[in-house]
Order: sequence, then structure tokens, then C-alpha cells
Amino acid sequence: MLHTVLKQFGFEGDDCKTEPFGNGLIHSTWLVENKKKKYILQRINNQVFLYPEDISFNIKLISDHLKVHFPGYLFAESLPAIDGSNLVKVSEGYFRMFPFIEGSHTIDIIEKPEQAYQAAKQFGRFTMLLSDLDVSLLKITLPDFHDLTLRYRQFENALLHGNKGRILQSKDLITLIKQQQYLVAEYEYCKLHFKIRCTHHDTKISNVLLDDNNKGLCVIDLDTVMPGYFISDVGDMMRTYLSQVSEEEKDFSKIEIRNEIYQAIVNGYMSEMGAELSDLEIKHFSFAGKMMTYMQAIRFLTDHINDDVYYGAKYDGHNFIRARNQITLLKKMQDFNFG
Ligand code: GN1
Ligand code: MG
Repeated sequence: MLHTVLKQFGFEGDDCKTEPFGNGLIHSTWLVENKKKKYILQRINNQVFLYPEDISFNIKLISDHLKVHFPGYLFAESLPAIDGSNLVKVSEGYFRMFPFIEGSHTIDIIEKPEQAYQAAKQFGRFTMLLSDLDVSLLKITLPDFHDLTLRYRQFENALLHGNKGRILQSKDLITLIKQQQYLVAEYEYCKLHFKIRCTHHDTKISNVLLDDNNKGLCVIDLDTVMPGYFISDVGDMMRTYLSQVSEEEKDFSKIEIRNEIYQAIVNGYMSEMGAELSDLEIKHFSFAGKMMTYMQAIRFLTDHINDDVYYGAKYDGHNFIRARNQITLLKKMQDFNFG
């Protein structure tokens, strides 16, 4: 399969090697290397992204805007195939190719506050540089993606129609999730008052390119760039950076909030977005983390109840464990005194 795809991008199968790359849950990614250069090849999950062309449209819109207004910004644009398009469609799905930017690397875990600072600065910078772009021009690649109200409704729906055995086994976790429903109301309040901006919606640390001196270069993985609220980006950074263990950790006693990382996220993001955010938005900084962590707990548990149709499962009960992990993190956030 990859052979056919690579050919369409102008590669002769034998002169390059491919190996799986990264650990995203949604797309499949490979590192492609020939004698001269390295590339990233990605298959878009078109069960999740129903209109992959919309992703290409958004990336082009953003790229054109940045080229005109901020030509110095490093933008990892995808490469054209032989026929000139940026998306290759074969029977197995849609593929695209990126150059591997020399002198750049990504990391998977935050060990030092400086790394969180660099990442938060890059995500803030991205939104800031696009503040003059008319967000209504962007295609909605995933409708209602970070709509907490909708996620809660999907959870309630799963409780009505999902796997009965799993619902019974998840009784305590379901109760815990229901008890935190006030966060949905708070989210609705934010929607009434917060500005809609061009936000990334997937701010995990591996979506930031760093240079050899570990300074941020740019953000990548722009599939979920859409009109949204800043709480999506700040919140997902808090969700994925604050604890030194990830959503995959089964030993929940290891989940702790690192205050110095929180401060670094605030400082990094505010260094770019400080003048953009309203006082009310700034007051909701720590809410952002709770909201996104709650949403992820809901999404994992909903998927568990729906027999893992969305995220898949590497072991029995995988999404149940992930949901418990995220609820533990949420509790830690609620007990933490964010300064
Ligand atoms: C998915 O595939 P990945 O890891 O970039 C998901 C995010 C979740 C994340 C949880 C399109 O992102 O929203 O936060 O898994 N992306 C989509 O690990 O659903
Ligand atoms: Mg992603």
C-alpha cells in the first residue's frame, strides 16, 4: 500500500525506507527516508475527518496568511504529489507528505518548565499571528469537537444505548462524572463571553517543533485548527503537561500537579496572548485545564461504553483506565491552589 502512495509522491519504492512514527491515536504516521532527505507521511483517518479536503483548505488559508503577514514564520507545509495535489487518495484512504524539517525535533514528555514555556509560547504565538485572519473562512474539520455540552450529551446517549455490562461495571466512575456536571454550565457561560479565535485544538507537546537549542520553532498537526476558544488550547496543555505521567498511566498515585509547569504555561502563553485576552478570559485560565480534562474523561468513558469504536483499545478496559486516569487528574486540579 505505502509503495503505491510513495510512487504518487514521486518516490521509487526501493530507494527509500519507511518506519512508523509518533504515537497519535487518530492518524497513522511514517518516517520516510531516502538517500537525500527525510519526510513524514501521514494517512488521514477519514472516519474521523469526513472531509480531508477541508484540512488542506485550512492549511492553505493559514499558510497564505502567514506568508503575507509574517514571512519569517516557519510553516511546515505539505508537499505536492506528482499531480500537483496535496492529498493522494488510494483505496486505503487519504495520504499527505511533509518535509522533515532539518535541525528540528519533538519531545513526548515535559521534564522541565522551559519546555512547557516554549510550547505554550508557540501555541499562543500561532493564535496571535492569526488574529487578523477572518476565522469564519476556516472550514470546521470536526464539528463541535471541543463542545463540552455535546460531549456530555454523547455520554448520556452512551448510557442509554451502550454496552450494558460495561455500564454496570463503570457505575462509580459514571457517578463521579455526573457529579462534575457544573463544569458544563461553566463552559456554556464561557461561550457567551469569550472571543472566537483561530485555535489549534491539539496542544500536546509532540505537536511543537523545537530547534537544536530546544527553542520553539512552530506548531504542527494542523488538522484540528478551527475557530474556537483559548480554553481549548490552554486547557489541553494543562491536561497533558501538568502531570509527569500521561493519560496512559495505570498507577494513578503518580498523578500530581507540577506548579512550576503551570506557571510556565501561563508565562509562555501570556507572552504572546497577554494583550489579546480579556480579563474574564484570563480569570478562566485554570478552568481551562479542568474543562479539557473533564472532557477527555467523558470521551474516554463514552468510548469504553461504546465498545472502543473511536479510540480503539490495546487491552481490555483500556479506555476505562484512561477515563479513570483523567478523573484523577481532574480531582488533583480541583484540589490544587492555582496561583
Ligand atoms: C486524539 O490522535 P491524537 O493523539 O493527536 C484526539 C484528541 C485527544 C487525544 C487523546 C481528532 O489526538 O482530541 O485529546 O487523542 N484527536 C481527535 O490522546 O479526536
Ligand atoms: Mg492530533
